Amino acid sequence: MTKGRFITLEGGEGVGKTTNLSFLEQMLTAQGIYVVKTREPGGTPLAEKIRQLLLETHDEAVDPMAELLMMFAARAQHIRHVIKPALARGDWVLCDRFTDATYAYQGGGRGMAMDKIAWLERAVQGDLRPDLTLLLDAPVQIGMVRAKGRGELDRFEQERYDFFEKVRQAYLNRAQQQPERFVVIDASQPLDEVQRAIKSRIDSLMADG
Ligand code: Z5A
Repeated sequence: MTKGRFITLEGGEGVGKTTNLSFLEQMLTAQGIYVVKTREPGGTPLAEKIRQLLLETHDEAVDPMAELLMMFAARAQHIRHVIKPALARGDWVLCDRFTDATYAYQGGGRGMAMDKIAWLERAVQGDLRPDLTLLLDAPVQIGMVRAKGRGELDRFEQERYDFFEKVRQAYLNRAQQQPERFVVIDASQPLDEVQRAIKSRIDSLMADG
C-alpha cells in the first residue's frame, strides 16, 4: 500500500483553488493514485449543512467565536468521516481549504486570537496536519474580478476589500513561518504557468517517496 498524502490548496477568493484541485486530481489519477477530492467547510453531509449556515446571510450578526466554532465543528466531522479513513487506506486527500483558512479568515480577517485557533486546532486535529500546502497567492483585486462572474455573493464575499487584504497577509505570514510545508505560487500568472509550478512541486513530493 502506498503512503497516503494530505495536500491542501489555500488562498483568497477566486485565486483558482477549485480549478487547480481538479487539475491535480487528474494528474494524480493518471499516475494510478487513488485520490479523494474534498473541501472545507464541508466534505460530509453534516459538514455541508454547517457550510450552508456559514455562507448564507442571516438577520442576526454572526458572532466571530460562533463562526470559528462552526468551522471546527465541520472540520471534526470531515476529519473523522473522510480525511482519516482516506489516509488510512493509503489514498491521497486533496482538500480545497483547511485550517490555514481559519488562521487567515477568522484570525487575520476577523481578528480572533491566533492562540485560540491553535488550541482548537490541537483539540480537533491532534497531530493531523497537511503534508503539503499550495498557497495560491494573487493581489486581492485579481481574485475579486475572477470570482465576480458567479452571481450572488455569499456572506464572506460581501466583506470589504481590507478584510481580504488582512486574509492575504495572514496566509503569507503562515507560509513564511512554515516554509517546509508551504509552497507559495503566484496565482496572477496565466493558468498554464500556475499548473506548471504545481506539477513541479508534486513531482518532487513523489520523488521524495
Ligand atoms: N472559510 C473560512 O472563513 N474559514 C475556514 O476555516 C474555511 C473557509 C475552511 C468558502 O470558501 C468560504 O469559507 C471562503 C472562506 C471561508 N470565503 N471566501 N471568500 P470557498 O473556497 O468555497 O470560496 P472561495 O474562496 O470564494 O472559492 P472560489 O471563489 O470558488 O475561488 P477559487 O476556487 O479559488 O477559484 P476558481 O473557481 O478555481 O477560479 C475562479 C475563476 O478564475 C474561474 O473562472 C477560473 O477559470 C479563473 N481562473 C483560475 N485561475 C486562473 C488564472 N491563473 N488565470 C486566469 N483565470 C483563472
